[in-house]
Amino acid sequence: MNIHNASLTISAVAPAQYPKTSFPEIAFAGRSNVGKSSLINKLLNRKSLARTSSKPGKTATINFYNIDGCLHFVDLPGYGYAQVSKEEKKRWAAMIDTYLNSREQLRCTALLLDARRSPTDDDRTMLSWIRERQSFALIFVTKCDKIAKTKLSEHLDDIYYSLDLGDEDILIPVSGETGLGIDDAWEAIRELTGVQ
Ligand SMILES: Nc1nc2c(ncn2[C@@H]2O[C@H](COP(=O)(O)OP(=O)(O)O)[C@@H](O)[C@H]2O)c(=O)[nH]1
Ligand SMILES: [Mg+2]
Repeated sequence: MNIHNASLTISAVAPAQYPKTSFPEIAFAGRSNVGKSSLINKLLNRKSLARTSSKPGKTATINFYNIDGCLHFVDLPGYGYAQVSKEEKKRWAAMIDTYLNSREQLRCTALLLDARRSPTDDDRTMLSWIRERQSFALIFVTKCDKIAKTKLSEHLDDIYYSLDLGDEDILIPVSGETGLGIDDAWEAIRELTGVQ
């Protein structure tokens, strides 16, 4: 088991607050409640570094977690939460868009999708933003512990075909509960960020 030093650098709401560090970053994007914070915690072996909630969150901040002083995990605001105003949704979208389009340190944005659900229009929009910057998609399929093992490949196929994924794309089933897929996730993160 790898031990990592990790701490919250900043919860940013504007680019002026982004850390001045030059080391690589990997961002985590996905619907509110999809399991972003839980996955970040599991990757770092921490119970509650990233705040998790059973209720879809309302806070729109970009959270930068410093990992071992050489990598940032970037927890992007969750989208798709119905009970927020149109104005607020626009503000969230602008925050994510600004980060994705301005951040030179960003090496890769991972999209998180719930294993039990078909991708939404918001997920498709997010994926298209990611594809503007990357030649591949890295998709962490979350909450796989909630699915019978025998059904997992069906759910993965559903995601694969409904998003028209290809050979260059990477689909990694994970669980923030059981730790399923965490080693595979780290391997992908290391390869894509160049951080050992
Ligand atoms: N069973 C299970 N529950 C999960 C998993 N990941 C997240 N959850 C639960 O889903 C809810 C939302 O998780 P959270 O990490 O806060 O989602 P976020 O809004 O994307 O950051 C919480 O109640 C978590 O305990 C998982 O892999 N398995
Ligand atoms: Mg969260």
